[in-house]
Amino acid sequence: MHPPVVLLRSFLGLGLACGVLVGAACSGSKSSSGPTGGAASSSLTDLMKARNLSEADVNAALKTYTPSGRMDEYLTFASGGHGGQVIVIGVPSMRILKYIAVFTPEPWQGYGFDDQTKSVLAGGKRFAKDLTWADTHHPALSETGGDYDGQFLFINDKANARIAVIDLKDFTTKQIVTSELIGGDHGAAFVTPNTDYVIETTQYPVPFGSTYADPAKEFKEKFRGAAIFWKFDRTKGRIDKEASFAIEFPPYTQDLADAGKLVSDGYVFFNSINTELTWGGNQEGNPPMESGYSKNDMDYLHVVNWKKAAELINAGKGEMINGIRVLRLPTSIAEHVLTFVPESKSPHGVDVSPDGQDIVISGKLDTHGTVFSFAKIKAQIDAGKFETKDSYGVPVLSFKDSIRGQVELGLGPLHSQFDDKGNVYTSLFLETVVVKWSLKDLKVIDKLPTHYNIGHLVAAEGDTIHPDGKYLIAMNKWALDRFNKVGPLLPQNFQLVDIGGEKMQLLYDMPLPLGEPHYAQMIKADKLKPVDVYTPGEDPITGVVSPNVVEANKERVERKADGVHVYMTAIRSHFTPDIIRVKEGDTVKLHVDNIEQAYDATHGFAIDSYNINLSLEPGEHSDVTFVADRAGVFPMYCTEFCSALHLEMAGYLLVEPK
Ligand code: K7E
Ligand code: CUA
Repeated sequence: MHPPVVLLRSFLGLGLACGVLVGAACSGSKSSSGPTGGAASSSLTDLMKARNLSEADVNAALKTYTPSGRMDEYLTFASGGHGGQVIVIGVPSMRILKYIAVFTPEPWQGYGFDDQTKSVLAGGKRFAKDLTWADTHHPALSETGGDYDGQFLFINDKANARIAVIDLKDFTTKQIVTSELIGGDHGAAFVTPNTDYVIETTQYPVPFGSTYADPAKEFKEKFRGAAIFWKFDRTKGRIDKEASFAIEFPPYTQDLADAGKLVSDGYVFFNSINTELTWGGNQEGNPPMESGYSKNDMDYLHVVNWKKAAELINAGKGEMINGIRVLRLPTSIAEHVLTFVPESKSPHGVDVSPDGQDIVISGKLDTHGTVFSFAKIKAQIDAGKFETKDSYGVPVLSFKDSIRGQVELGLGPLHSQFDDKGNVYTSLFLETVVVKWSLKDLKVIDKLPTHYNIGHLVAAEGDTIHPDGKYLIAMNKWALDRFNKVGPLLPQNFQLVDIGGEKMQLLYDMPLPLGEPHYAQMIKADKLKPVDVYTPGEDPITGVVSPNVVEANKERVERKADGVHVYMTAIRSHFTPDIIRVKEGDTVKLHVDNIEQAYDATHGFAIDSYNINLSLEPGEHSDVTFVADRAGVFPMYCTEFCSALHLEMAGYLLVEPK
């Protein structure tokens, strides 16, 4: 029997048993206290009465409640929106397990404070400018053969066109890359089925390199969209910028993307929402941007043969622009790399079905979900059967010859996810529901209200060739009356839904008070194999033992040409040395090792007034460089409550005046 069914049965069995026992003791324990709701010995009936819980509430609770010490079956990686982080959430408990610092300095992890993580953040500078925030939208787990492999996670920064690489070995950001070709991205991050490439697509077009051009005169000629294909080197665990490339697009405001899989492997599909070529100017005699964008009935689905594009690039057919090889439009057209298919009004989500045969598109201003057939699209491309061309010369296929059908879903369809039974789950923003429908028969099966204004939704293993069904999270933008009031800025509401049965069942509301998370991916927890501790002396960013590693009894201070080097160790409950003596104006280079190998024995290291704050996980080596430009006495101490003598884990930085 399939494990989910067993699980569901046992849950339902329990639910029924308690249902039968409403009015009698369910747990068998004798109720000795009144229905106070808090007494440990209360019967289930008393508790239900005291807390005003229905049988359905108890059923839902039993499906999410995770007793102390038990683990979750899935982990969800959610974008942290403009918090610039990634949030790790256990499912079904909906317990937050970690915030992973990505684009934003984060004190708990000491991220952005030591030399190592400063260099990661520096990789995300654009035009030499420091950026201390990001608008993270779409996390993408690495895949092998179209299934999540649990090794890496990628996420984009929509605002500043950046991609980050997180290694799931230690849940730490290792690299941030950006090209100075485009000005912001949205169709990112999405991976090809073997993670050969991480895809990043423009949202708002700019002239390449963000150079100046007046849209009133030169929008059509100078402004451009692009898809960047970042080459991922799995053995190094890093993006290889030199081996990456871009494909030029007309300035149609490309939206989301999804890579083909199985039969459609080698292709990637991008939406666009501005075939009108609107650029704003509501005080310059133009209609407001939003109405300009919505004039045409059809926009263009971009169908890209990325394998062909990679071949052409590697054959030298690209042009180097701002440090990246770009396949220009005329080459893409001539070589049939880029083809358009008309798609309905202001599309947002584009999602390839698990078998790779269908492409589900939702137009925000259309009540339908449209199912495009890859086979039909491919047949037209192969036969050179084009209906027309756009004004840039890109061939356009026939809409009706490209679709398998349409299904009336409701108001404001956005994104779609899949289960293991051939069903699709689409978020309807305006109707504020999840609609479940059959991909095969194009029939609506069920609708579940959400609270409120659902954006993305994520199903267990929902973007793979083997979705699990079981759980779905509705990621709702508004929370109005769901939680205690906390002022005018409200958390988002993540609603956990059981999708194991015919009807969807709402299980739990989880407030998420960080940024505006857009998308998430949910992976089977047993696919993840993080390390417990670092190899002694390991630099988490290089992944190898640091040349500055400090071993026990080798602690020392050395004055060198480039500054005062302090080789320090941390172990419960002292730093060695615990006094650092330097002179005003000295450059100080601290090399600190947590020489413990005990799981969870993390130390912190902070120095008063110098903005120094490290997190030293067991085995970790960290470096920090600063100029001792203020003479005086500055306490330093451990910021993690590591031991009974944690408060004693301290010392002084003594900066002798000139
Ligand atoms: Cu719909 Cu950026 Cu994926 Cu937000 S996006 S919801
Ligand atoms: Cu080490 Cu507190």
